[in-house]
Amino acid sequence: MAVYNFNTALLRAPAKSVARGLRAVGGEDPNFDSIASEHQSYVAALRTAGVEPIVLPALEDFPDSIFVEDPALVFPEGAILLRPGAPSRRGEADEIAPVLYENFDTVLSLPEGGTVEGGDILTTPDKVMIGHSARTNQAGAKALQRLLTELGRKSEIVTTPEDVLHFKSDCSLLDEETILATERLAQSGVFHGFDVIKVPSGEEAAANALRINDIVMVNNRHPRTIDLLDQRQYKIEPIKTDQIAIIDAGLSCMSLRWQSAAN
Ligand code: CIR
Repeated sequence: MAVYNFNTALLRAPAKSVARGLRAVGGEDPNFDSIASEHQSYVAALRTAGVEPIVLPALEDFPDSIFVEDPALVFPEGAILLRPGAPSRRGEADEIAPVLYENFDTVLSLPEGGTVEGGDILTTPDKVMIGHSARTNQAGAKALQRLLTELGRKSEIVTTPEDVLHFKSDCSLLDEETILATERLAQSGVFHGFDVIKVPSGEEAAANALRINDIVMVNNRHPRTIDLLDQRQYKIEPIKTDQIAIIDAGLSCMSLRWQSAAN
């Protein structure tokens, strides 16, 4: 099953409040105008990759709502509304629900109790990997497995490395059989059966790349990873993420992507 052929993406414009976005370590706030400019470049790169973007309006009450990957999952066969583990992000699922109902015949919802954030979910051709993390708990992961079964998808619960925000902070799918991952995640053995390309030490943030059609979007601050992927003949699009990185974000988190029959 091809898992990187997309023609549609859902995004949300950054709110001014994005400067107060959650982050693991303190430090200076990101600059709103620079985040807006990084977001615009990202939208342009999606278009170049062959995807039609739907950009939702900014939500001031939700500083992290630019990261639409976390409150929902989308598959050609249906969408799933999640329950973010970060309390300040819980309401983002209700905010994104209407556009999912407009675009998908089937929309399932994670029941009360568990929590799951989309950043912990890696879709591979034959299974959906669910990373147990500080944001995605066991109850949520198990409930999600039941919903994925309803959609006809196999799944597996795996472990996000300690002190790493999301499973996909440390990995991404490059093609049907190849994963880009950090050393610490690759070492855990979760990618048995895949060809794993490890990002060079010091470039861990590059592991959250984004394959869309024939393009691989990669964080532009990581030249050794870019070289490595270049040698493997991937078509690279370097993307600037300096400001969103301040609030612990990378490339996959700013969109939900799917193949729509309507486009
Ligand atoms: C958060 O901590 O929730 C946001 N500041 C960053 C979320 C990044 N999401 C993702 O990688 N899927």
